[in-house]
Amino acid sequence: IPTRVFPTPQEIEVTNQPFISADFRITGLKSVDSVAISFLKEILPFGSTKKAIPIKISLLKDKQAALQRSGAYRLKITDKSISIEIKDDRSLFYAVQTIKQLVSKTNDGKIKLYPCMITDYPDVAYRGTVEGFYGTPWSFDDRIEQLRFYGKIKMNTYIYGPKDDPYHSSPSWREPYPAAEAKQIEALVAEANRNKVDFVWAIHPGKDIQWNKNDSIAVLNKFEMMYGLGIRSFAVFFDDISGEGTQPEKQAGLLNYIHNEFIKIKKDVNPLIMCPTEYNKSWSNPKPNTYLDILGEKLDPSILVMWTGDRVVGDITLEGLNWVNTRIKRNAFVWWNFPVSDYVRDHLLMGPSYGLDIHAKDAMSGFVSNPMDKPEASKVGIFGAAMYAWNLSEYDSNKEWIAACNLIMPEAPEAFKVFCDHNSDPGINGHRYRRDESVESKPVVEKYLKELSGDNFPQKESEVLACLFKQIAETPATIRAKSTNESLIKEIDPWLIQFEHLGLAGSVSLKMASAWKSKNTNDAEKYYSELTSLLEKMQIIDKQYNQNEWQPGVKTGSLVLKPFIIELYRLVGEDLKLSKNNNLATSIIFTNIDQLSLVPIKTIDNDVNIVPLLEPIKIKPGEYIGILIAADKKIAKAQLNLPSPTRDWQCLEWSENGQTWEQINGKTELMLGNEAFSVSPKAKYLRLRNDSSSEQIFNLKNFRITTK
Ligand code: LOG
Repeated sequence: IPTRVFPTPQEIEVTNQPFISADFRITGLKSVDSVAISFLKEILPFGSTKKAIPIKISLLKDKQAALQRSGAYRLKITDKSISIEIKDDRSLFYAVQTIKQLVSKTNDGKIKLYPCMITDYPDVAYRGTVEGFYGTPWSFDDRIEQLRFYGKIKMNTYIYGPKDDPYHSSPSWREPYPAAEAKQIEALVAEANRNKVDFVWAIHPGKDIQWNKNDSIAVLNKFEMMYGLGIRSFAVFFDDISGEGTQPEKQAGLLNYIHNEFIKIKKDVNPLIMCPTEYNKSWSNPKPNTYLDILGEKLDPSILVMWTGDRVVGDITLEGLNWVNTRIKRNAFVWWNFPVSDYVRDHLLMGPSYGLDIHAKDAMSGFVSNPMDKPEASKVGIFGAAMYAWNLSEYDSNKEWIAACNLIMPEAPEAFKVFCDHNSDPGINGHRYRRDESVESKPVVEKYLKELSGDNFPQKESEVLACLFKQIAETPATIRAKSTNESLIKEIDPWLIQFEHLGLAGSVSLKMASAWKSKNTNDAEKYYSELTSLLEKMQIIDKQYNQNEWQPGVKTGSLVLKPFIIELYRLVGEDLKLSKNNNLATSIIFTNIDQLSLVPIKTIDNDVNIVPLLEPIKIKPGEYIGILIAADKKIAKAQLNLPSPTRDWQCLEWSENGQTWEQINGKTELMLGNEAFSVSPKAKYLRLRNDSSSEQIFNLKNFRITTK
């Protein structure tokens, strides 16, 4: 195939004998989408000479079910004519995207085309993204660009649901958008329509909804206002809430009410989408006739139900989908939490979109990716998701990752690949979600370290790694010089800065290790101190850039390359007795709540805190959450903010040894605001325990200790 058509078509035959023409004209159906036609006119020169190649547009006559899907098309190109058979406007738009990919230009500006025969349709009906993350929502311009991108990669769905838009969620979901924002939404809907993307507007009312007529009407009114702005697709999200709002019967009641009183009546509106409260297997009550079964039973069969998989963030498997589909009595609409980074804000997730079952096409009704707050950088992950959802059995995550890098940074694809390759893993996190990183370098690093501890210096590996670190150090400058995508560079800027230092530190660490191994102590010491300053510089960058209140800082190469450099630093430093009095003792989380066991602790100087979590946490009787401070520290003060519907379960206590516990005051109301309070100077542990006999729920906003 001379040029790649993406997403991979279901059936494609291309000859390798191109023809050349300078003139095309349209025949056939007259009432087709004018946007697609004007796109076509941008690609092909239109004239009316006798030699003009006719482009005939007609309706698909096939009875085959797959070709009845929105977006299905058949494209036949010969040197005499082009035929486009379509199901709907979206089909024509997609056929035009395909033609665009097939066209190349001759030196004298004529069109070169390869005769071909393509029969194409999507495996999954709804494909796209859900802007569903916590943190700063995308900007207007970002969204416009995203919608155009989705058109190019044949995605048809954009679900609008940024957690931090107050008009999407509490407190203002009942209110209309202010005029300026309303206007922007209108413009976004228009852009979505041009790109054949359904703009789905989602509401997130569950934090404070009252199950009464007033609030049912409030939702309906809001939808009516959004309809007025051009919205024709709607969703209701009940994720990450607690209390009243979580009742399945009430949720189903509201959704059916919206379905009957709004969706059905409007006629030109798409089926309603909902995100359940138990939106992944690990958070679902496994007992029969509970939450998911009740939704399955009660919800109108046309309502689509979202699902993130076996966990909040994880792989999508056929087995996992079958599990939920049986319960919700319909095919789940997958909400894939990748490449979202709102739970690991100091990392970028730039790696391949893998962990997607290629046999699951008949088990899902939709597939959307939840991206990072960085729209341009997210395109790498989104591209993979689009390729997957169009044609599952042909999906190859690695191949599409390379294609994504080429498409997103055509001016410097190699440099961009290097950057993405070493900025993939989210690091340790509460969701226990990890990604491959530095895949090809990992075995080299391992072999190097193994041989370094033996008699022979690993010369070959040393050279390979020296090359790699040199390349890494140069990558940021290449990207900055060549890429014209300013928004992308701005998004990843802190990581580019850190990446350059990673490369420099890596180069020096190899020189250090090599001098040390050949007993050239002078040089080894010189490089050791050079490396010390580079590592300090990296620490400063980590404290200077991307300072948010969740996971501040800038981490790069954190799975393979950074640990490798640190290992060499430690090895040589210890052997030459150069290591500064490195205090490795750290504070750790002290908890028996399964969901929290891997949640990291952040220590900055004397400030020790549990990294906050976005979603509510369930705490069973006897379970606790706390901190055990580093051996050489003392607790000076503590500060907690763990909002919960009730307080009477909370027992705040400290301990010196983790065995015997002293209760603090017995009155937790005083402690659980944002005010700091003092703790016995003997305390090493501080924890909050569920002292009641039933499961409770709270939010981990702030659990912080100041040490001395
Ligand atoms: C939220 C989502 C968030 C994501 C990743 C769903 C359905 N809801 O834990 O807003 O971006 O996880 O942190 C979620 O995934 N809660």
